[in-house]
Amino acid sequence: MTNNPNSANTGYELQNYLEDTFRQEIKRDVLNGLTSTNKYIPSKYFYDEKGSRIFDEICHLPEYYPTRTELSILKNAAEGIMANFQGGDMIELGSGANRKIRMLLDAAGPSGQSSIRYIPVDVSMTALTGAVEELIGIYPDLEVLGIVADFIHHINVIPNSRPKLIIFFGGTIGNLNEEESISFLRSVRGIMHTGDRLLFGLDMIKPKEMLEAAYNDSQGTTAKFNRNILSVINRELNANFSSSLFDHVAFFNRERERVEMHLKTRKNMSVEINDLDLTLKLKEGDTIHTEICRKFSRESAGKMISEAGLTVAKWHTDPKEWFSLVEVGTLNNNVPV
Ligand code: SAH
Ligand code: AVI
Repeated sequence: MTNNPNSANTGYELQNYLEDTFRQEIKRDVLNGLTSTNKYIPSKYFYDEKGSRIFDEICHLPEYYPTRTELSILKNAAEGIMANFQGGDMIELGSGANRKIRMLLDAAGPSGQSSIRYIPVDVSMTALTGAVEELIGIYPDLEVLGIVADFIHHINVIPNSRPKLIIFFGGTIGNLNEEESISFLRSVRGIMHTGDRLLFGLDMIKPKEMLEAAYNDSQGTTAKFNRNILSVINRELNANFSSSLFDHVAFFNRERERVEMHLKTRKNMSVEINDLDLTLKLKEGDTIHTEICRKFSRESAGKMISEAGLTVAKWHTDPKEWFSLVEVGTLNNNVPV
């Protein structure tokens, strides 16, 4: 882990848990993914500087309803959420542009803000530092500790001595499969004490047309986001994917209640991934699975929450139930995780 030595100059402290391990991890993940029968690349590799910027563009697209809907829920729920939090650490996992957090900070007001330490956690160093710098421009007195880390592997590096409100906006939990999401929630539960809350966003099941439009936008921004993952591999692993030879494919898999994103080859090709000593032979029509975006019902979400040893304290939603923000607490601190 590296710690920024000059927090007095930057106005915030920054810890980086990925600096030493990123290369090893991306090599292992991409080798596993691209040599398996059903090829995949883990979706956390979307988010280099460019990918984070494109994701931000996605959030403003007319077809991409989750951001707008979550913000509308938050507008009504923020005061109530913050009334239950009497100060301590607000930890935001996968914080990205950390715009949504402002609604909670505003609801806390200046006196509440003075008793809060905001801890954004993200794999993307550039997204995290850029967003924090913007945030401290708005809240100059807010104490901020930025953590560059993987929320799957590094939950235990999160400070654990103060009361906590853990926040996971965007429906990012839907980018984890069933098993991963339960094990992730259990690990979050492992750092929660009685009274601590986890607030997280869930995208709900809705008509196929609306889901598919959100991931096949008319401006091609999601396609650009999807293809960018190949540029990340090219740069990080000295590879030569031609991203223009891949089609963006996104569809709702009703049986598995998830949108799937894939990259599909337009012709036969051979790709060199030099840092892995790997030559990848792909045929026209082959696909690489890049993301799952699970969609929930109250029932499937409730099952996931209880299997993780957590209990719903409050369910916030919009009038059409397109999206949900769920406040959960620990069932019983003695339940083994
Ligand atoms: N919370 C924001 C951003 C969602 S995009 C919103 O609601 O708009 C998902 C964010 O999670 C990105 O910023 C990405 O860099 C981060 N992320 C993805 N996988 C991650 C992981 N395993 N560990 C930490 N951050 C991750
Ligand atoms: C970050 N996550 C919740 C987004 C989603 O909708 O699953 C990522 C995304 N992928 C394509 N568009 C948006």
